[in-house]
Amino acid sequence: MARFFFALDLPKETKQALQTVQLACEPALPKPTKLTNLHLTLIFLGNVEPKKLYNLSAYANQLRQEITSTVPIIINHADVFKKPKVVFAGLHQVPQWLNTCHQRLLRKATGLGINVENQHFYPHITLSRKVIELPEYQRFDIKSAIESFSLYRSDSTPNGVHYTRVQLFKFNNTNQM
Ligand code: 2AM
Repeated sequence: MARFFFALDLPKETKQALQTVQLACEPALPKPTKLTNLHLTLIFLGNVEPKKLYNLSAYANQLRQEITSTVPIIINHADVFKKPKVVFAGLHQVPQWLNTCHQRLLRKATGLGINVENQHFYPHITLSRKVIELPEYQRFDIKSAIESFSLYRSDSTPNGVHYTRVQLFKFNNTNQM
């Protein structure tokens, strides 16, 4: 069954820098996220009826025009979620525009009757799943300008999870670094 989510798109250089972090983890990551799959989830929707997805996408298109300043994010540490056994890269601080994107998509999705888990928003980029031995805490400094977010479709395949971009939403006025 296809599942959907919105995520920030990371520039290629950011993904490459994160891949360097993945490779530097000791002990080695058991299931590193493929470079092409690296993203920062804004909201996970699960399975959604096409009409609701269409309405939410129309709203996302409005939202991307209203967010007029996306200050760059600074990804500066790798840490672990112990329960799902995930290693992730986290942000130095969460910019207001990022919280706004999450909250507004959450509010609209809920209003459309989409059953979204209303967990605390903890922006992160998953670097590996199924971690058995937790790697040492790492610090680094990756500054990343964000130009867009996208609606993705997630499919489980025998070769692992596959993400397909359904629609790209380019911010109007991205801050330059
Ligand atoms: P993550 O953000 O911690 O990596 C697509 O599955 C994306 O949505 C992944 O990035 C995933 O986790 C995130 N996500 C959030 N909640 C999820 C859930 N209940 N099931 C699957 N993925 C979820």
